[in-house]
Amino acid sequence: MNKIALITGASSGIGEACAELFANEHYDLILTGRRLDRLENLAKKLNTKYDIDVVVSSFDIRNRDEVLSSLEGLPSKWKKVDVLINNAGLSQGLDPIQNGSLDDWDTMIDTNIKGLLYVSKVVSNWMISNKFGHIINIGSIAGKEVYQNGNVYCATKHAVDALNKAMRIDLLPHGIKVTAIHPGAVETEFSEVRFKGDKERAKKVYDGFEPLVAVDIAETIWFAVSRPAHVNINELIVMPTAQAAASIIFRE
Ligand code: NDP
Ligand code: 8X3
Repeated sequence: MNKIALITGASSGIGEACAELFANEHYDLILTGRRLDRLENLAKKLNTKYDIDVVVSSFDIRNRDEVLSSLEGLPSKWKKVDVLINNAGLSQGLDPIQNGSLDDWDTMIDTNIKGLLYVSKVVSNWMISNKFGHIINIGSIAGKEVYQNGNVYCATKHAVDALNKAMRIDLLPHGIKVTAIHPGAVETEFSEVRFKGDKERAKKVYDGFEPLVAVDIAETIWFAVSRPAHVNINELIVMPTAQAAASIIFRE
């Protein structure tokens, strides 16, 4: 029987790259996100290419009832999750605190912190019953440093950093591994979402240097997941070579 990975935010970027990499490693997959068409296309592609089982569970991670009913409604076979990748997340806006949009703040806090918690509560209980599991939390360099105008996004990723440590302590007696991966700049839809569809502004974020790509992070996650049973990677910070710190990038 194949192992099972549940990936949140699998419709794009890092989550999509994880889906392909774990499929290649013969995992069956639970793919989640809001954009059902993308998830279904990805599921079809991975099922055909890698001969694995894929189930799509589409929900808005901010909606507590949707998260609980979608996950608890999965057939029992799918509750034997070996790896949970808490990846769904986003940044909205880049403004000084005094000008920040309350809606943007709510969106980031509800998605990056509360959504991650809703999924983690359900799946960690499955893992406790199963007596195995590995939770990967996707943090950010923004959870390790604070940069100008990053205020609330940085706060949400600092919360992920704290929750990663807290989960490891609480789940320790159950033998569940907990790992955070903290990326620097990765070229995905992230900046387009941050700048609300302004493609020109988003593109400028990656001008003049070579950013990470989603598969770099998927490979790092796989490294953590593929360690022997007695080894846990607590956290890794993964940066583009041209990025020394959140706001220090060497551009040609
Ligand atoms: P993308 O924008 O490409 O992917 C974000 C994913 O999150 C999408 O699949 C999206 O799915 C999902 N998502 C967002 N909001 C919701 C929601 N309300 N409900 C369900 N799913 C949601 O960005 P990345 O791949 O770059 O981001 C993945 C993670 O990596 C995020 O947590 C981000 O903060 C983190 N990160 C990214 C970095 C970067 O530079 N790109 C650097 C450091 C960390 P859908 O829209 O279909 O719902
Ligand atoms: C995404 C990286 O530097 O834009 O988490 O915050 S950054």
